[in-house]
Amino acid sequence: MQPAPTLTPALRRQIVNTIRMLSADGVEKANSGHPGAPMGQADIAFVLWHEFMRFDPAMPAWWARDRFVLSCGHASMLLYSMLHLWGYDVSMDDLKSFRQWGANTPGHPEVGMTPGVETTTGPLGQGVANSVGMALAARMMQARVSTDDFNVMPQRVFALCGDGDLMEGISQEAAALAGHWKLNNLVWLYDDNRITIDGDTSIAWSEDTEGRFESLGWQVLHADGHDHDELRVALKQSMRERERPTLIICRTTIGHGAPTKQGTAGVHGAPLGAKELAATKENLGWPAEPTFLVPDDVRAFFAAARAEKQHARAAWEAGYQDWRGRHPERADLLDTLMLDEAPADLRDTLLAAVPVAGPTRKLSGAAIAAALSKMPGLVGGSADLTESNGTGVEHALVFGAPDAGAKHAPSYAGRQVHYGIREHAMGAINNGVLLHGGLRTFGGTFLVFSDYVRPAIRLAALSHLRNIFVFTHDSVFLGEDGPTHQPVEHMWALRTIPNLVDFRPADGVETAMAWTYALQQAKGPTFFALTRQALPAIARQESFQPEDVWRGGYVVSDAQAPEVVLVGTGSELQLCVGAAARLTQEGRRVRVVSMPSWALFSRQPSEYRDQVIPAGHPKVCTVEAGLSTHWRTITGLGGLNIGVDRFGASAPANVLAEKFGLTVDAVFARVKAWL
Ligand SMILES: Cc1ncc(C[n+]2csc(CCOP(=O)(O)OP(=O)(O)O)c2C)c(N)n1
Ligand SMILES: [Mg+2]
Repeated sequence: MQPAPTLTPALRRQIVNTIRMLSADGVEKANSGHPGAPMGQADIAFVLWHEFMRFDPAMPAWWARDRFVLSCGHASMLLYSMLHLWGYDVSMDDLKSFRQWGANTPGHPEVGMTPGVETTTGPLGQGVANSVGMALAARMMQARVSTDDFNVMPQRVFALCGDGDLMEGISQEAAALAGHWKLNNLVWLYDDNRITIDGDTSIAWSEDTEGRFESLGWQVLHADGHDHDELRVALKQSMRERERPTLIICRTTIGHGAPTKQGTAGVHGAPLGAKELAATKENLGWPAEPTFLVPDDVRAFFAAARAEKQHARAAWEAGYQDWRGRHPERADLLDTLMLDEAPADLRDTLLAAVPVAGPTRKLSGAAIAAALSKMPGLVGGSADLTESNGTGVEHALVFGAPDAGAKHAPSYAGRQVHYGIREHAMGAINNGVLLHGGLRTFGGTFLVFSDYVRPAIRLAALSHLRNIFVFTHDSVFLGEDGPTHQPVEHMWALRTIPNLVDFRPADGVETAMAWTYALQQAKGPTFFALTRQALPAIARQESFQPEDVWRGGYVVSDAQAPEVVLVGTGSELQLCVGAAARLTQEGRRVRVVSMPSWALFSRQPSEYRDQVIPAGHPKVCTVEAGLSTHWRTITGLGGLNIGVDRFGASAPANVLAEKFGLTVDAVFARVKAWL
C-alpha cells in the first residue's frame, strides 16, 4: 500500500477543488445541471465522508455503514464526484456521461442505479424524510438485535439538504417525528447559502431556522461551511449528543470559486459557461486543461483513505463475528431480518386468519395481525387513524424513546409506529425504513388522503420499494363525512403510477391474498383500497384458486357463451353478483368477473385477459364506486361503465347507494336497458 500523502492545507484545498471542478466540468460537458450546490457543498462533503462516515466502497451494501442522503438531489454531481474519488463503481467515463441515456449518473441520484447512492432524490424534502426512516430503522434494529457488549447497529444517518428541503412542508413533519423519537443517530447538514432558483431566499423565507428546530427537540449547531475546523467541531458535537437529532447550519456560498456568479442564483441550475468556468479555474489556481482533472496527489490520498475505511470495516467485522458466536439467537434474528423474505406458508396463514366477510379494513387488520406473528421485520401504523385503518399492532410496543412516565410506554423495540397526522412524512419515512433494509413497512390513512402521500408513493414506485399503503374508507360509501372524505378520482389517480400495484379486495379471500402478494410477491409498492362498510363473502365457481386473485381479474361465475360480462371491484362486486342473478332469471347469459387489481390484470398475457374478458361479441360492463371513465381500458369505448363521476355527498351510505345508482336493482336495470 502506498503511504498516504500528508493532508496538508494545500492538499485539502486541492481535494475540495477537485470535487468542485469535477462537478463543474460534468455540468459543462452535459450542458445541463447544477454546478452551484456541489461547489458550495464540497467542503462539507469532504470533511463528513473523510473524518466521520463509516463505509467501504467495495461493499456498498454493508448494512452497518453510515448512510449519506443527498436530499438536494440537484447537487448530484457532488455525490457522483465523491463516489468516483472514493473508488465506488463510478468511473471517469461515467462522470463524463452525466445526464446521458443509459448512464449511471442521471441528473438526479437514483437508488439501485449507482453504487453508493442510498435513495432517489430530486423532489425536494423527500430525502430528509427518508433519512428519518433510515434512522428509525437503525434505532429499532439496534434495540431488537444489539447487546450491551457490542453494537451491531452502529450506523448513523447524515442528510445534506438545502433551503428548498427545509422550505418544503414534509421536512417539518419529518423533523418533528425525529425530534419526538429522539433520533440522536441522525444529522442534517443544512447548506445555508440563502439562494434558491428565484434569487435570494429573503423573497420567501424569513423564519428562524434555529428556533424552529430547537422547538422540535433538535440540537442546532452552526459552522462556516467552508471551514473544515468548524465543520469538524460541529460534527464531533453531533456525535456526542445522546438525546437529540442534530441540525448543523452550514453557512456557504453557492458556486464557491466562480468569480462573478458565486453567491447568485445564476449558478444554481445552469452550466457556468466557458468563460466563467475558465475564470473559476484561474481563480482557484486550477489548470484550465485537462478537464475532469484528478491530480495524482488527490488520487493517492483517496486510495489510502479508502484503504483506511476498509480496514475499519474489517475490524468491525471481526468484532461482529465474535458477537455472533456469543449471541446465536440474536444473530439468527438478525439473519432473518436481513434476509427480508416472507415465509412460504404466509398464504395459508393469512387465508386461515382472515374472516371471509366483514369490512375489508377489518379483514386487512386480521391479515396484519397474522403477518406480524410470522414476520418479525414487519412494522408500521397509521397517520392517526390506527383504529379506523385497522393498522393497530395488537400487544406490540409503541416505537419511541423509552419514557417511563408516558402512558403508552414507548420503546425503540416497538413495532407500532404512530406517525401523527403526517401522511406525507409517513410515506417517505417508510420508504427510508425500506431503503435501510431489514424491516418491512405499512402505513395507513383514508384513501382520499392518499393525495397527501402521493409524492412518496411515486418515489417508492420509481425506486422499486416494497412499501405498503393501507388506504381505507375507499368510496362514497363511507357516508356522512361527505365529499371531502369520499374518494372519487383516487383509484385511477393511483392506478396511473407505473410500478404501483392496486388492490381493491371484495372479501376476506381477496384481502388475504392481496396482503400475501404485497408481503411476498411484490417487487414494488402496493396499495390497498379497503371499505369502511361490511361486505359479504363472495361465492365463486369451483375451479377458483386463491392465486387467481394475483392475476388481477378472474371469473367468479359463468354462463355458457356469455353475452355480457359484469366486472366489479371491492364493494361493487356484490352488486355485479346480485345483478347477474336477476339477469340470469330473465334468460340472459352472464359472466361475473372480479378485478381486485387493475395493474396485475393489465400485466397478464393477452391470452389470459381474453379468456376472462373475451374480445368481440360479449358486452362488458364495469362497476366501481369511483370515476368510471378509465374503465374503458377494460371495456373499450362501447362498454358500460357504472361509477361515480362527480364529487360525493354527505348522507347515510344506503341513501347514497340509491342516489348514485349503486344498488343491485339499479345496476340490473341499467345493464338490462343497455343490453
Ligand atoms: C418538490 C420540488 N419542487 C421544486 C423543485 C425544483 N427545484 C429544484 S432545486 C430548487 C431550488 C432549491 O433551492 P436550494 O435547496 O436552496 O438549492 P440551491 O439553489 O442552494 O442549490 C427548486 C425549486 C424540486 N426539485 N422539488
Ligand atoms: Mg440554497
